[in-house]
Amino acid sequence: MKQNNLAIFIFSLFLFPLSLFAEDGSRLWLRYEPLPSVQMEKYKYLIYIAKDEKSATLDIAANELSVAWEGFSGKRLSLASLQNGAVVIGTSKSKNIKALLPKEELEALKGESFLIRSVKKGGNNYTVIASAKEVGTLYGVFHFIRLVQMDEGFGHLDIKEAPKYAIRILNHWDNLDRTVERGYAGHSLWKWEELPNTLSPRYKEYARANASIGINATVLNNVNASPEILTENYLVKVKALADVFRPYGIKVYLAVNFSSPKEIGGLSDSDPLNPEVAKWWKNKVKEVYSLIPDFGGFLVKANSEGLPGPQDYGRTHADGANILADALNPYGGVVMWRAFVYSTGDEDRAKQAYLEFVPLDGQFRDNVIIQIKNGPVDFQPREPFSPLFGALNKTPEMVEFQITQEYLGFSNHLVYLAPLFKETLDSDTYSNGSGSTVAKITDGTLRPDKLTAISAVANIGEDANWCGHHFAQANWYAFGRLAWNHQLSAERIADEWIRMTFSRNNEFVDPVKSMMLTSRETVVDYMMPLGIHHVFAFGHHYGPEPWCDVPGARPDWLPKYYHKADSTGLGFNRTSTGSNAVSQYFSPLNGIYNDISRCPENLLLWFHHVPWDYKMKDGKTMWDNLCYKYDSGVRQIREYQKIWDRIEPYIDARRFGEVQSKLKIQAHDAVWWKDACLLYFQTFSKRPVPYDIERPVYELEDLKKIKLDMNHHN
Ligand code: GCW
Repeated sequence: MKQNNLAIFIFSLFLFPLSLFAEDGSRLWLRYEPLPSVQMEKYKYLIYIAKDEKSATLDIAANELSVAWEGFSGKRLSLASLQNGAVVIGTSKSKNIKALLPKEELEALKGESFLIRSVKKGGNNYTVIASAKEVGTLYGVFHFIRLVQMDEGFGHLDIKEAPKYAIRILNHWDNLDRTVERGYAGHSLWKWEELPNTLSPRYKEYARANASIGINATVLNNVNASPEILTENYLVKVKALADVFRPYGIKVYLAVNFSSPKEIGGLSDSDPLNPEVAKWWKNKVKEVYSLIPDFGGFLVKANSEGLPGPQDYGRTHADGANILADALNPYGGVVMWRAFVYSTGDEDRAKQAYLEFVPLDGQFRDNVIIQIKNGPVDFQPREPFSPLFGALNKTPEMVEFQITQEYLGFSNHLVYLAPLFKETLDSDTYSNGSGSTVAKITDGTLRPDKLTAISAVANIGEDANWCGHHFAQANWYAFGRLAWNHQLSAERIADEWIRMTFSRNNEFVDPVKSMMLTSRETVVDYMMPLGIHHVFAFGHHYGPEPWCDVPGARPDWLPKYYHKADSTGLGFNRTSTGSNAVSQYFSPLNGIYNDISRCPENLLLWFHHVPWDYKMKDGKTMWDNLCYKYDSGVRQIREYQKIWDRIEPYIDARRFGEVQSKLKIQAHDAVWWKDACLLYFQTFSKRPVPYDIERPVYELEDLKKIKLDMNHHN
């Protein structure tokens, strides 16, 4: 072996395991791979970081910039005083910043909003990143790093960004035993047994990733909350996490069990009107704030799916929320009270949250916000928006999305959720006339002077790649970006994410982006097209079971409750001749949904029981449409497999292989869904599956025997 060959050989021995390690997905969108030197040439005016304030958050910002630069160019940026070539970071109090930006502009900067500007002064070039708050500057730095990777605007930057929502919060459904309800990425990140003394390095990484997309709050524990979380034993652990998250601008919230006063406080009940109970909450909250002075507040699931709540004592949700709100109020804490309630009564489940909460409008304290799932049932692949949005005038409302894919193939299916999130946010409720979108109701545009927040159930766990599927990271990313600015397009967000997470090569970016952008509609097609919903396997919700019957189960946990297939047709009649759920929507939507000829076809079977031979807009029958939709879902997945195989040259072998394997599962599952639903519904429709689509490959009876071993309740 020649000497230099030997050197290369030895060198590659070091490199090989390194690159394998590096591409396990753990670096998320924060990989900071080398940028082409022609591009880096543009940044020759960027040599130093100037920072003249003492602050843990600004230290993080400076370090992030320097680490990013090292990745992009091989050179770290050094800290220096104000001089030519400096990125100047700081708050509006910084002397450096004051020297470079007009006073009025600095005074106008509010909260977490930031400004990024290329400034030329005295022949010197500066890049200024400033905010009123340190965390705003950190967001500005992350934004700048993103712009560099998108190759946008350097040298003439003039950007002002402000978040649309004040609270941008993740909800972890993490239990204290480290299982995660509806989690598909391993155990909980929070290692309760070793807290507070041992701090996993991942806590910081988690905070950093959230800060990079503007997420500023987190609920650590499951809404099916154990009262234990409020014991002193756990609160010191929570404090340890809060201390790690604080410099990244992340506030900690807890989900609390409404029976805590009784369960851990030794009181005889948890009646919100019992003065002892009020006192208990006041003292508990005081204890929490003595440990965590910037504690965010409580999230509460009450009188829902068997959890305790104020109704156990004949009180209302407002009574329940207010008792907590009063305890939190002196410290600026917030109550997020969930509207996800439905009882076993006769009323259509889709109507119940509205019926429960509309009469209470005006009765909640100012620091209560009602947290509403995007749709009226439960995180289905497609639902109309919940009619509760816009129906409360005096009470702030926030959306709860689900990033974890409980009803979307767990971490096996590639589904990019930004189009789903945007579909809800852009939906016009007509509550205050046309243009009253869910976004405008919740972001303060149409409800000024009210709390604003947006939440999503996290998909994060202990897995090396955080989310179970490499592409599920995009949904965490997309939630953060939309919480910051819901006007961003799903395409823009996908573009950023792909370039930072995988490759900037357009041969990769374009096909992968098109796959992501269509993936949500694809999953709707092979699972539940035309407004069908909840035809999932009982309990775990993975895979189809439209036939499912569990003796003694709640009717509204069974698919038949929702699809109502019979010899005449398919779908839930929610019109004025049925459950009249349409009446909960404002005009003209109520009329549109009520009228089969005007109801959007993608929600047809949500609102109507439709005859099998009903003629759809394309002239084909409803039954044929259903068949073509399922078939199209399957064909799309096949396309994704081809797209993915073609991009192999552009990315690392490990992530390529892992995604390829998951697509195989998805392709298999899509066929399973198609056959299960079509063969089952065919027993009612008695019509042939159109002859130009792929024939079923399974026997219905065999599919009915599939029982997956996944332990979950409903
Ligand atoms: O439908 C359900 C989920 C439950 C979840 C509940 C909720 C946390 O299947 O797992 O419980 O929604 O949102 O409260």
